Amino acid sequence: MPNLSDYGFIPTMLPEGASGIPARVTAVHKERYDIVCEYGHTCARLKTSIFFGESHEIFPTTGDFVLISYNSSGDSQILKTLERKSLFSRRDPIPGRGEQVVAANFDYVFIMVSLNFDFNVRRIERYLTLSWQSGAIPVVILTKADLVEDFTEQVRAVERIAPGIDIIAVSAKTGYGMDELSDYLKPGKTIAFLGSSGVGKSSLVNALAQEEIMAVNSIREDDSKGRHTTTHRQLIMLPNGAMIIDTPGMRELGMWDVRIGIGEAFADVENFLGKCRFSDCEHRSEPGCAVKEAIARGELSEKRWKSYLQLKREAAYSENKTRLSQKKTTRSKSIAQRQKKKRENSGYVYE
Ligand SMILES: Nc1nc2c(ncn2[C@@H]2O[C@H](COP(=O)(O)OP(=O)(O)O)[C@@H](O)[C@H]2O)c(=O)[nH]1
Ligand SMILES: [Mg+2]
Repeated sequence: MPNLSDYGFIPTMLPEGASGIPARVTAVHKERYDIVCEYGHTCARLKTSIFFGESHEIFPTTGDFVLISYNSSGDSQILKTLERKSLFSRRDPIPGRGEQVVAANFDYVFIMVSLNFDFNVRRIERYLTLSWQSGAIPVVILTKADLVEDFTEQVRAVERIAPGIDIIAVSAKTGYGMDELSDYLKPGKTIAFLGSSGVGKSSLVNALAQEEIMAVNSIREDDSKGRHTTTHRQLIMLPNGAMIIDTPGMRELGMWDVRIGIGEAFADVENFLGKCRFSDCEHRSEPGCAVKEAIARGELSEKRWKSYLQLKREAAYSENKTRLSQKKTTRSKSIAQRQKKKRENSGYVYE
């Protein structure tokens, strides 16, 4: 029988006076959840009176620790989602529903970019912002190292935008560099894989597990386009006890709210802020601008400054959009309430 502490559970996660036994969600299907608890791997559903009642209980996602009422002869019932230490969220594809959490409780994020076609520093900056925002520690994994002869330039380019962050080049095909992942792939630790389709996430999982756990994208022979192997997000335990959650790429994840992550991902840039001669400096052409001076001295790259500004603009945009949609929901709610009142006042029974 499994021990939930092997899955990263710590007893202090339990809220005081909580009832139910702890479990971890390993996959989310339409209405059912795959979970693991002290009795083994089983299926569970949400307890309707709790999740669809007045209490606004948080819906669980892959990686979540939950409390369940165990049923040995059928689906167990999920009673509560425990507090998360990290999460990836995106705007819910269903308008008006706000945020949707897609993975939770991971210790590290492997930002995966392939060394052959996918390599793009600006994309890595975005992934880093998302990762810092998640609450976990990012590591940059450069994949398909066997396809390029020399990648010192790429490593240097990442070092410039990710100071202090581990950068590891690997090949799932030859096994190159995989030993270096062992600092992170520790028993009980959970790693979220972040990267576009085709960078080799599934291949790395398979190479680490030394078996075909995940379907690898095949290339269609006729038009050489990558085929999307769509599977649900799964938490997989490797033979050594480390766990992996395969998360969707950034396009699917979106930049939901980058306000929190930008400061960490661009600490080197923000270092120059607040040091200009004028406190309201807009860093355009004002004299004594610390940012422009840093760029002139070569201490800050113009490109990095531009991508910082771009992400700031996007953050402001997403903030506005969120506010707008919140306003809209409150407005449509109050319209609905008014209509309900009208109906009640008219004495006519609609229901
Ligand atoms: N040469 C080489 N090809 C790889 C490597 N890793 C993955 N691939 C190939 O890249 C394609 C996409 O891999 P996949 O693991 O499905 O990517 P995912 O979409 O990120 O899960 C497949 O054709 C793999 O065979 C690698 O390290 N070296
Ligand atoms: Mg895959």
